Amino acid sequence: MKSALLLSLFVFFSLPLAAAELTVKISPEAAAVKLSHEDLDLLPQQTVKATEHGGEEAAWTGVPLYQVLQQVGFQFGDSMRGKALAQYVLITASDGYRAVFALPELDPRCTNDPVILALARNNEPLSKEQGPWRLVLPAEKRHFRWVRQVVSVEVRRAE
Ligand SMILES: Nc1nc2c(c(=O)[nH]1)N[C@H]1C(S)=C(S)[C@@H](COP(=O)(O)O)O[C@H]1N2
Ligand SMILES: [Mo]
Repeated sequence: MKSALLLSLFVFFSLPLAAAELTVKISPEAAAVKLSHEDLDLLPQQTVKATEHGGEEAAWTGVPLYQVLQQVGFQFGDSMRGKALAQYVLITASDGYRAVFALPELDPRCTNDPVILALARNNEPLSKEQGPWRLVLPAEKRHFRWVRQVVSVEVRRAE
């Protein structure tokens, strides 16, 4: 009895520590792949300066979004046209907020404007409200695609 209580207390207090995972899907047919903190930490990182919604400039460190997709097997290809170009990337946050990107917006062969899945702000992990992962778009004039608390990245096809 006592041990059952201890066990349930342990489970209850461990829950908030449950490791966050990022779900990545590279096509409607592909199986969802879960990336952990450790997986993302191992990918190539980039630090960018960008001014957040409140007007403060900060250094954001994270993985370019195209690297996340490539890690799971997505191939951007040398030139994109036809059906491949009608794919889009749907970003979903834990509160249900969603934003869409066209593939060329993420591809460094097409644009110099990075789209970063940020893991840290000024060398500190992101706050609970923002993180663990948030999109940062230094070149975008508005902040509506700076999605906080990203939980999934999914490549879909326009009909
Ligand atoms: N998950 C999530 N991300 C979001 C939003 C949201 O409602 N939910 N709002 C967006 C909008 S419209 C803006 S202007 C910025 C605001 O960023 P801030 O909360 O860091 O100020 O977050 C963006 N990211
Ligand atoms: Mo906004």
